[in-house]
Amino acid sequence: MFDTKTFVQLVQKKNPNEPEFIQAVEEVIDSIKEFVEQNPQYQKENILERIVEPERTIMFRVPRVDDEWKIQINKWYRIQFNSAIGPYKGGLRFHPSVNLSILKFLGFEQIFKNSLTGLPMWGGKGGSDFDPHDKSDAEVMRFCQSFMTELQKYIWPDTDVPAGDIGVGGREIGYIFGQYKKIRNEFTGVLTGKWLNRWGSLIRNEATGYGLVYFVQEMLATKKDSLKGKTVVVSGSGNVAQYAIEKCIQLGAKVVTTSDSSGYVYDEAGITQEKLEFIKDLKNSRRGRISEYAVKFGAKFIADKKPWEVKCDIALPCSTQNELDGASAEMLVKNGAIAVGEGANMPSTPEAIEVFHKAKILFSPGKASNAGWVATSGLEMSQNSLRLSRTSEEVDERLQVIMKTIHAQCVQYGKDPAKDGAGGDYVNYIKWANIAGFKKVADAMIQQGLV
Ligand code: NDP
Ligand code: 2IT
Repeated sequence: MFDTKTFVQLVQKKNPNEPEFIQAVEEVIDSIKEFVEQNPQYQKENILERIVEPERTIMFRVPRVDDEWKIQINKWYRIQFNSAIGPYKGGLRFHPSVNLSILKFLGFEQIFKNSLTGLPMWGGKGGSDFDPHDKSDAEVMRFCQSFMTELQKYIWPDTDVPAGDIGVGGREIGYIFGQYKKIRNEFTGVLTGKWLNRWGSLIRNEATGYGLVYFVQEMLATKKDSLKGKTVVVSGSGNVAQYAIEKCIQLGAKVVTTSDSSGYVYDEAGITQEKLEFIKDLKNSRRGRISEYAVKFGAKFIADKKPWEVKCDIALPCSTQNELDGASAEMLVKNGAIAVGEGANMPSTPEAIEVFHKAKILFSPGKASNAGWVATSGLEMSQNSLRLSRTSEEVDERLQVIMKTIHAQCVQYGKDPAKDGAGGDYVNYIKWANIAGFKKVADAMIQQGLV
């Protein structure tokens, strides 16, 4: 009998002071344990102990000269977690909270997410405690050039292909790509999320937000329901949130909130496309605070709070990990929410997930519903290798197929009464996303011997 508690304790002992990583491991292990028991080859090959240990972790310092001509130092990490079915693939995060634990949880999640896309990419993640919020373009550029001067020693289009994440968008990827090209003298697909004039893919910006809403649409369809006329609460105002809001508007839903790290905006009338264009300009170009939205459009701004207290049908957490706790989940359920779709990575705490499962509302884990960017990254990699470009329509169509396929995998496994741990016809998306993702990685690891 496999004992999750003992296993997690072992991981904890080997990785002290890494709470986010342990949280991610516990969630995965807990949901795959029956599957592992039923398939003894995984224990025989010691796959679980192997899969929770990154293949390689690269850490270095990044020196930079700030705008006052002082030398500043940041930490840099790249976790090359698992390469069983393709190059390490995963974003780069710039945020003051970044540490080894956060990047290991993100890298670990990425293994299963990439597996679910069905594309040949495996798990990695990287980033720095560099805070881009108060920095000039020039300072951000110098930082990107400085870390890439070191990171380029460890990445290659067939080895490790980073992209963006919190704090890393088109501007940063541009600077990073420029430095790689300068040092290595090659114009290759070593990064994804590139601008179109630098070999990027159309629909990249939209991919995660749109993909999330496509996934939620699929979940609602299982209940013969749709987004039309639904009230939606979104957290965040960055890349994922912006395009989740856009797709909700296109599908006839009313989005009433958006947020940033200083608080949330409640717009009872609903965010329109015109108001969304204001958010895009505010956040992507002027890099201002979301409270400006409230002033501009006469909406309410609630400082230092999260939007989960607002009554809604659907909640889309699109900011960061552990932003939705048990009490917030209780509030959502009490207010009648019927679905929660994670746009961020691990935004719901274990207590919140328990509340959603107990209430049997539709709940999708980030590794399934936010796979949009990494899916288009996979397409961008193949486009770069083939020197090929695809139209927006083509990429959007493929994105929809991938999100539908991920959903179908969860439902197919989840509804099998012989396997369904949740009972009845309730689909435990988190469990079946983890099993579907795990099986492919574990089988590939066994096939490759001692890797
Ligand atoms: P952005 O940097 O574009 O936006 C992040 C948003 O979240 C901002 O509104 C930011 O507010 C807010 N935020 C960040 N950290 C915190 C915090 N600690 N507390 C409260 N608010 C916070 O990031 P993305 O939109 O790219 O990423 C959002 C989430 O989605 C992350 O979990 C990321 O890992 C995940 N994700 C992103 C993908 C993508 O395509 N971009 C793909 C898959 C997952 P402020 O402006 O004040 O910092
Ligand atoms: O969390 C994620 O999936 C991303 N930030 C995108 C990763 C990628 O390499 O495309």
